[in-house]
Amino acid sequence: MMKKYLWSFALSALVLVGCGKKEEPPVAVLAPAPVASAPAAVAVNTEEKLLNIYNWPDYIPEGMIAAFEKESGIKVNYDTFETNEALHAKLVAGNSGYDIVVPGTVFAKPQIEGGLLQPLDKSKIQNLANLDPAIMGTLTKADPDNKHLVPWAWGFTTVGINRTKVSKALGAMPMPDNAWDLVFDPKYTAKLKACGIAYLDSPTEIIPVALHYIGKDAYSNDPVDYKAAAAMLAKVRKDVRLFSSTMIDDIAGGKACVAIGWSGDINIAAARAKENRSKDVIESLLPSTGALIFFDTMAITKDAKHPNNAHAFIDFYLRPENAALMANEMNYPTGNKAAVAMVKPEIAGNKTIFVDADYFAKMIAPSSFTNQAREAMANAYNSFKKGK
Ligand code: SPD
Repeated sequence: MMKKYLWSFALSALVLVGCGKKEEPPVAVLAPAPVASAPAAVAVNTEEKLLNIYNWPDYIPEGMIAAFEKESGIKVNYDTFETNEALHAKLVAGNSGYDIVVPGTVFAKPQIEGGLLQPLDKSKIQNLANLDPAIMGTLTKADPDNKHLVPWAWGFTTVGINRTKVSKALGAMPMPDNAWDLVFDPKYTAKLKACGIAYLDSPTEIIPVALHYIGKDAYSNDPVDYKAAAAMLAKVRKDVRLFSSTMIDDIAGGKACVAIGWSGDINIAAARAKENRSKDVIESLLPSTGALIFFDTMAITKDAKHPNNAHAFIDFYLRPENAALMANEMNYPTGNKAAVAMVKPEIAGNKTIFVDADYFAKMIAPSSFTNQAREAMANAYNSFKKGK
């Protein structure tokens, strides 16, 4: 049981470091988690029985929406987006039609500042009590006072490999100590291009990991740093086969043998390959210099037409059994402390899902970018992608 709380200790430390405070003993984190799983008794909801949700692909257990619809009588339209940029553009354009969206905190911060998300009515979310105070603390970097966001899941951006194919492609060359070399060092990419190198297709996914690789702040707002990252990336551009928005299929289906991807998705690809009885072994790696943590969060849009239904769904998702189901099926850690005891041992014990405290200490916490920086980053990324 103690092991399950290790990442919680580490998160506490992350919050304290992020806030520039002195580390204190994580007493609050050790306190037994409150379990509040009963449906909330709420005031009469006169809204039309409809809810529009916009989330990332492969992020919700099968049957969860149907279970909510059956219990609440609310019909859910569930759409997906592939990048934070795509969601952000919809929110900025206005009238998205979505009630609940799931931005990463890197984008949620400017969305809150820009008035694109509304404060939650916490009296309608009894299950907020189940959330991990350490994770809620980390979210204050994007959402001071925790007014707008609750965690959907968290994870990290890292390198995923098909070990069988990578070993074959590298031949006598040993695996590097730092897994980022596999996707950024021409010595390795020249050998791996034959079996396929895939990058996530988004400026704010690739430029930060490239900055980290060249020893700069992954969340630098300085366009001069983006030029340095783009110069490094230019050297491997000819070796990158795919800019992918279907990473799970691309890795599991053999289009790529090495990828910059998200921890849970790489683990889903690994599980899928096993289900398909592939002999190839797919793995999510833990680069020696650290991977980039992300927090994806639920929020209600400013112009949501069904805010009561949105609160009802958030409360439903925050039941421990539902948050645990997400972790068990989607391979991402939950920010729901009451759910941790319900996470299957093989998931809780997988060090590439719930990393141990030592590795966690090496990971890079998310921050945010100014609007101008995002524009400069997009320009650097697009030139790199075009090979110019
Ligand atoms: N399959 C769900 C993946 C969710 C990934 N969100 C990642 C955001 C990282 N910046």
